[in-house]
Amino acid sequence: MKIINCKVIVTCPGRNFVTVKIETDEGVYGIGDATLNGRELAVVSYLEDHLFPCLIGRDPQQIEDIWQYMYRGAYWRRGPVTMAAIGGIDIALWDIKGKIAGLPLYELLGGRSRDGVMVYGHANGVDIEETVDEVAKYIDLGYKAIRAQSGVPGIPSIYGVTEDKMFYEPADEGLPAENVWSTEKYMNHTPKLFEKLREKFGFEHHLLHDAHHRLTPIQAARLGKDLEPYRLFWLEDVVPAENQENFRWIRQHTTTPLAVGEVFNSIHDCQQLFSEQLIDYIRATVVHAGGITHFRRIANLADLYNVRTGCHGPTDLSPVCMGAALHFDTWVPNFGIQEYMRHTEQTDEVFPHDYSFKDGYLYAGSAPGHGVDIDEKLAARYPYKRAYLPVNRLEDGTLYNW
Ligand code: GCO
Ligand code: MG
Repeated sequence: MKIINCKVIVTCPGRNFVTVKIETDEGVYGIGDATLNGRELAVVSYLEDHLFPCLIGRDPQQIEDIWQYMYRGAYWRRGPVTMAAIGGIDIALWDIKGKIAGLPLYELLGGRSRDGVMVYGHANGVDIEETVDEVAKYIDLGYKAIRAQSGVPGIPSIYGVTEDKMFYEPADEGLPAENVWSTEKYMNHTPKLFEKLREKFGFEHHLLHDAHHRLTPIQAARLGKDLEPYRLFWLEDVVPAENQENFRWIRQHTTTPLAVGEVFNSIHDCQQLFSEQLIDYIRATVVHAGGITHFRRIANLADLYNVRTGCHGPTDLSPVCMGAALHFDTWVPNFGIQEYMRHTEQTDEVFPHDYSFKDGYLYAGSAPGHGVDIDEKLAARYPYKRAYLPVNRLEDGTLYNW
């Protein structure tokens, strides 16, 4: 079997998605997601100009060899653009392997470890009252786990709190909007949200929260402590993880479980956090962490240290990523949870898929491969649009993390 054609399809049915399609001389093809939010076209160039030409004529069944060729062969290892491009191809190759075998991807990985994959939804409101109402809606939909984010008095607009409730996180067309941020105001407000949520709903549901890299280590330690009475499932991205020693600090002060890693792209980003047992959940994805082939290594290393997976699943990754992640989650022994921000109807139409939601769980489906396809005709109706998530400035104008 030989690869005879590779292409990339960029479509924007709400958000921009970069999709890899690999075709073989036997008519079987595979689909992969290579979306890198806000830097989509850099990945397109990496794929078209540098990786696709090397794939023509190769046997698509040699996934490991192709992965090593793309990673070692480039000399320039790691990095979000490189790893998203490798990830997109790797996912497509696993899709092909599943289709040849006539087996769903989780069977190739080692079979099912669970029936369904517990997911968390996103509830957000302009204030505590609205957030409480939004959490109630997710509970009514059957969710067992809900991430709660609320607007903060005195901060006019916060990334993570949008007007669109069920199909959260539209990106703004054009250049990034600028928000204003105050960690002090946020720190005073957030424990009150969780106090209200536990008062109203009790302790039956898992609650999660994302600080989106906006705290210093000492602030993170304080927030973790303040949230302890509300027993969060996790507190996410309290500080940027470039300096991983920060986590030693935070860890010594709080028993609130910590999650990090949605911007990680390699096992080397994880090693210290795992081996020193500084985190509880790893948030990387099959797309940004170099595909199933590399993410599997990350999960295996995590397992040695009792770290569980909590794959990133935002609406800026396509249903192809979600499909592949769900097969991975169905297999991986040290599974924790899967993020599930619902895609818009247009996005779901462009990417027909076999997975389904029921009572707080997503089910991967039994179609061969990862079970997600792309309707190319429909995709062509939604051309790329320059769009970004916002940036943040402190109240005095200093550029800050968003
Ligand atoms: C999450 C994330 C996302 C990211 C987005 C960046 O926890 O889902 O924080 O909302 O901000 O994916 O591209
Ligand atoms: Mg996050």
